[in-house]
Amino acid sequence: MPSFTRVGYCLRKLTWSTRSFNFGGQTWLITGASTGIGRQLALSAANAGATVHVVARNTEKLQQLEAEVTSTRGSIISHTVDLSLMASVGSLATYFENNGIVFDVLVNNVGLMLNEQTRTSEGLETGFATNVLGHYVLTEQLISLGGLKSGSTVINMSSGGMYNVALDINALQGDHPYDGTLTYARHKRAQVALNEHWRQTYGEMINFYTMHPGWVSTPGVATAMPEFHAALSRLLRDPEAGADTALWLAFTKPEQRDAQNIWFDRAQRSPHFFSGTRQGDSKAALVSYLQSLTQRTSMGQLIQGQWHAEDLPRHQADGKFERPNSPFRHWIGAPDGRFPAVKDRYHLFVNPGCPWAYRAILYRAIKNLGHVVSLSSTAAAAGDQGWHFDNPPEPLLQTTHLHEVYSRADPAFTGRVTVPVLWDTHSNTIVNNESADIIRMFNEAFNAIEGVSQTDYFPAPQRAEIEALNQVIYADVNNGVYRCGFAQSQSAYDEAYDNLFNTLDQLDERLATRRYLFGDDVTETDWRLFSTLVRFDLAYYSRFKCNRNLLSEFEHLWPYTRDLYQLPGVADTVDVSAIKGIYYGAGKPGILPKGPALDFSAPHNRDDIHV
Ligand SMILES: N[C@@H](CCC(=O)N[C@@H](CS)C(=O)NCC(=O)O)C(=O)O
Repeated sequence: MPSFTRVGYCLRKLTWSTRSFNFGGQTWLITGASTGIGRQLALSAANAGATVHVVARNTEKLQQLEAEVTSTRGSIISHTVDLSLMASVGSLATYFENNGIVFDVLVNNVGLMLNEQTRTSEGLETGFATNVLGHYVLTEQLISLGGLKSGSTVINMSSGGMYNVALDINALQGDHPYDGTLTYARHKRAQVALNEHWRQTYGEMINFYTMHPGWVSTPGVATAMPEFHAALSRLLRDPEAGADTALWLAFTKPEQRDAQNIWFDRAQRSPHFFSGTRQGDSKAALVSYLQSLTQRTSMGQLIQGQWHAEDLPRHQADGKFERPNSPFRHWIGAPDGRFPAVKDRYHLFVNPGCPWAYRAILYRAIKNLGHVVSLSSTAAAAGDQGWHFDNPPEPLLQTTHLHEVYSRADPAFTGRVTVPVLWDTHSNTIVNNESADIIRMFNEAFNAIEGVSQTDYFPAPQRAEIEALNQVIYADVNNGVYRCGFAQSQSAYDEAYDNLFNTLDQLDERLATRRYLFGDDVTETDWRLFSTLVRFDLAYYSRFKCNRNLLSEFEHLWPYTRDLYQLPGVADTVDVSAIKGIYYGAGKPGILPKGPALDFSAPHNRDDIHV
């Protein structure tokens, strides 16, 4: 592509009529302005009369830049900000709002190409956070806070490298192994898609352009691509040539034929050379992915044994909520003898509001394991450091927060801090933190101990059927309510809602002729379903928008829920205020709903249903 080199620039330049720009009275914002094209743009705009706010990490370089402005009409004002951190980007936008600074031109210029995959303290790949998400957040925040004037211009600095790649949302944070150049090209493709989205969304008010500068010699390219830089050095453009189209766009605000076009050397062009790059993900999916990353859905997590308040993203590109797998999966009573099935050795950490932890609480009650496994509960609602204990220290391990239990088990633990946790007091570690496993263990592991109930909720002949129905109920009901509540796109919510109620309708019908899901005997599947049903009207109906109808409006599911509730030991495990507390109590001001009035003890009249 010789036209990307300085040869192309020099030839095209001969035909251009506009040679000087005037930005007198304008206010600009340029990201990544300490070196390369951003630096050149800032100087050119300031020398042409603009007040230019520049943002970068290096204070010293920014101050040097301030001093280099030669015109008295314009100036440069620097802000030292790490644009890879969304918290900092958010504060920057608020700073401008608080100081009444509104912009005529925003140049989303910073482009970080890295040789290694690194993550920010917010858990995002650093290049992606800087190049894509940071610009997304900055632009959206400025728009929503009124920081971009009507008729203003936003220029997204892409790169010719994006011609080689399609939009691939799942690879935006890098693949394994990490390829820095490829990942950077993907970020630049994402900028093009984002620009098209913005043009279509805000095009009436703001002029959005994306451009690429050709092959320019900048410190960034020299460091990240030394071979490319050395091989082409005499052909690379200087930063002035790289900045030219941006200045020209801001000055002339040209019409654009097609929302997807990209500008290069003062002309608009297609963003595709190769047909394959048209096959990528949609820009709507990109936007929904970026949105999902900016909305916290849960609390923080441990990284290398240290608590981080920032949440790790856990949505798919299409806005669907994904529940991560549990990391500790040891088994009590397994043949290796590591965790023998004995009394007074194991302890459960739970939150009685949580439907997963609740399964363990429930099994401890119905299997009569109270004298075998001890238990302590976290406070209902999570705080700044996740789950914590009400009257610390918690007696068993003398901890205040549940994350200390995890780092006690593994000082370098990285991951979410979830309940339930089954703790081994002998080896001081976590046996298992997956409720599905814990209830299977409780079902049989301790049966030889005196006083333990022998009822088998996972009978061998029915295991395959139980597993199959469990899967449906998990996807559509247990986790389905969360999929409704945590969906990050309308379509993800709609799908989750439809699946939830379709499955509940089918279960309701099934329970018309069977007392329990598999007939006359209660199985594991009933208990797993019960854990969600008992929370339905108290929380999911309203909090998670699962509101086609209340559970108490189902003809069979509601009496069935009461039937299970009234079985020995169960009622004591259902803690209504803990359920309300976990779903409503976390945010400020933590007001719990008074209703609804539900009578789980009302007669269920299901004794006569037999198969
Ligand atoms: N797979 C786990 C999921 C447990 C889970 O997600 N628990 C929630 C509370 S209801 C939790 O602790 N969430 C904290 C977090 O995700 O950071 C299980 O079923 O045991």
